[in-house]
Amino acid sequence: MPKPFKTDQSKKQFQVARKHLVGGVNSPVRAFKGVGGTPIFFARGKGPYLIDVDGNRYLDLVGSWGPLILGHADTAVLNLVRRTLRKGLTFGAPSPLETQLAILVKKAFHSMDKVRFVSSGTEAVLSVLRLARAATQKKRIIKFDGCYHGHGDSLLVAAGSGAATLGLPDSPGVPEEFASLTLSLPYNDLASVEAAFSKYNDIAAVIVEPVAGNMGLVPPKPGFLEGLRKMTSQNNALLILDEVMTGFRVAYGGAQELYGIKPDLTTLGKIIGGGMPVGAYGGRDELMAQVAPEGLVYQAGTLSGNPVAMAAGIATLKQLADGALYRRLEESAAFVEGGIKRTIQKTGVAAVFQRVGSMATLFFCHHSVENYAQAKDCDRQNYASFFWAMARRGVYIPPSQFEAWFFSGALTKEHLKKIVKATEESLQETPFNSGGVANA
Ligand code: KE4
Repeated sequence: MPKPFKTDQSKKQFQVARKHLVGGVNSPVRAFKGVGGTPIFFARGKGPYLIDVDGNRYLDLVGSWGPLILGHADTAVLNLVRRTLRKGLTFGAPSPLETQLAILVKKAFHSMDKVRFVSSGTEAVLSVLRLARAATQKKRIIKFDGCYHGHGDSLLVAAGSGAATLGLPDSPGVPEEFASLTLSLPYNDLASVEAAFSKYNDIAAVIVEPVAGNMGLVPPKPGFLEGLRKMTSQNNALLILDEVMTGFRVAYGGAQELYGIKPDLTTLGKIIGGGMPVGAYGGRDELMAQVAPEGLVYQAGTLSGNPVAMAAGIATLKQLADGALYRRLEESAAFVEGGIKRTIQKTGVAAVFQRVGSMATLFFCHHSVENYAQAKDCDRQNYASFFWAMARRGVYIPPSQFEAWFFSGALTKEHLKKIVKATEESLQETPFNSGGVANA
């Protein structure tokens, strides 16, 4: 049985926070609506660990939603950030570190001739959609149900992640005029994309999570990405790979390296900031040359390319460049996958574990998950029970069925064994809904 799990301080923190911050949080998924109970407030992180304000220590499988592929407070990252901090926080003017990070990004993402840094994934997506519409002189965008591309108006249509968790996939406040220009289709369904291109001649772009992480982890079916590439090329539309989550995660060159797909434009975020606020978009010269100040497509940002954030990104990517960490992450995640699948077999719990590299999700349902409708079929109460059973055992997984787990390089074999053990105990101890446990 897990040791007593204190939550008084988190409860106190939440009570105060709710008086001043909307919902007590600065991003909805942190409010724990997906799992119930009081959100956990964290005091610090180090390596594979998060420590909360009650002193509970967790092996962290969220990694701040993806950025912390090296783990928390990585020494080399902190050292370069400290050295950079001493020279000032921001200049609002070009600095060498921005060029340094852009060169590192381009070495990994060969589809990018030019890069533009912004301060979040949302900003990268907003910018790239504006560019795509300007470059094609067309207005309509195709996205996929359950994919989340940040909270820009055009993209809050059948959105995943926190929007799905809160049941707000189509947010109020998005004018019908905007939403009508976004077509959201079932993920992994090429026929629906083909039908859309037959029906509309004003499709500017298809934007896709090349590995979906925001409905839980849903891999692209063989041929799906290749089909999108072919159909966009044939219809003078742009293919945008939203690699905010997969960039430098599923491979150093992201999903476009893993699956051999060359997009017209790419968005990045998370890992390229190493834990600091950085987003980016990029693509071939003829497209990026249309962005101000070279072109007319306007996009700007006070803290874009912030030197301290650039330093965190540079120190992170430099530790990923030789590829060794990806081999280790693959072994780590495969080890945990094996343990979890054996436990599912043994317990008969209705659950499916899906993974691409060091991104994964345990879905509480009877079948594999290939799209958002199937993800919504999962038993979210069982997920919530499992979340708390794991938390009490010192493992922090995402507080929502519609999110992905992220393994970090800070996890050792001992840590991985603890994760497997916690999963075994949690899946055996948790009183899953009857629908969730066959032959209970
Ligand atoms: P940000 O604006 O949150 O930096 O990035 C938006 C975004 C864009 N594209 C993809 C594929 C993303 O996954 C995200 C953000 N991911 C979520 C986690 N699923 C951020 C966590 C949150 O919203 O608090």
